[in-house]
Amino acid sequence: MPILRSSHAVDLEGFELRVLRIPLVSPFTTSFGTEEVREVIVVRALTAGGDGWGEIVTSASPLYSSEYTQGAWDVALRYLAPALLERRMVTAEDVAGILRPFVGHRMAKAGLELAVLDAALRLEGRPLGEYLGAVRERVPSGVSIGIQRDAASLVAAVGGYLDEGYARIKIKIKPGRDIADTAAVRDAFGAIPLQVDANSAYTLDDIDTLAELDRFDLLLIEQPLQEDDIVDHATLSRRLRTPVCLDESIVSHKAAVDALALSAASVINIKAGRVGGYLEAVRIHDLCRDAGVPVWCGGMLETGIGRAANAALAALPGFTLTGDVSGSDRFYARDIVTEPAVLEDGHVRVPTGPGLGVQIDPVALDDFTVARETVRR
Ligand code: OSB
Ligand code: MG
Repeated sequence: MPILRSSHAVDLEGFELRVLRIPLVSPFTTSFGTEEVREVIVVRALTAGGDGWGEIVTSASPLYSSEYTQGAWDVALRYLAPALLERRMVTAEDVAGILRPFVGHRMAKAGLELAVLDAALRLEGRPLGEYLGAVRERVPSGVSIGIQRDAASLVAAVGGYLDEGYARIKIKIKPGRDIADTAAVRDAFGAIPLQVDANSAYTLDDIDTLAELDRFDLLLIEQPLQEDDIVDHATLSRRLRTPVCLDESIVSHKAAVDALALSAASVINIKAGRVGGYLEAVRIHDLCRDAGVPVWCGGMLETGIGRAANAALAALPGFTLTGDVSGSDRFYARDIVTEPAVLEDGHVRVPTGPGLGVQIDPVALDDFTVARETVRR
């Protein structure tokens, strides 16, 4: 395989990691729990040629995946950052290989890789979108809506986002909050682009309930079964008319190869954090594009750092479905970048400045910081 993307090496001097706690504009409830504050790790690569920024998208608790903030914090400071610093001159394309001996911890690896990549691209004066292969200046914006108190509240929430212009609605479901919630949204708004996300809340024993969703003409059902239920997802896919999309299960390019080989999914949600970085995300995009499998860009309640990077990724040609690339204000009253993503005509712009193309707001960054540690060469 030819190496299609290459960035300049940066002279790594250190990494500053911070835990941030940023209030959400409203609680976000999924089948695995409710969050009112986004706890996230911001990475700053300190290089001889300037800083680069990344984000480790773990949550406070290991509920979406096995990763969580304190685990990522420990592995990044104890193992990952030192391994990169030991190499000193590093390109973004080197990062995954240097970190490969350390098993798992993909979100932590992704945050470090993004910081190195941002530092390199800022130095080169090259936008991330151009580097990744973006072919669009803006991307359609979908919104992920958490489970609400009741179906009426859900209808009100969906109506608000439709009024704002969101191009596609995704609602979270779980057992007992699936058929009636989906029916309420369809009854209220008719043929809007609509999909559901179960975040692994079902088993094959629920196959009849899941089949009932077929009557709603959904764009897809996202991750109905557990992360390692690849064969069961294939079984389910054969039973449903609704396309099955995998999120949690796709932890790497290899996992995507296997899922496609087994026909476990007909759509894939690509999240750079979940797969270990934006470069691995592009590899999965390329795989799916060659296989004719549509993909979309997922989200992890990113700050302005990851949100800028996701917009760039979602602008690649294979991202033919609308992603969870929403305006920053869908989650945050105050972001940590000076120009947070805004919804314009149902779209979000792909930043055009060097690297991520966004600037950090140092005051906001400090205000949300609850822990800070620097490792140096
Ligand atoms: O399953 O897609 C998911 C948020 C946190 C963890 C998992 C998921 C989500 C979302 C929100 O659905 C997507 C977003 O950032 O807009
Ligand atoms: Mg999901």
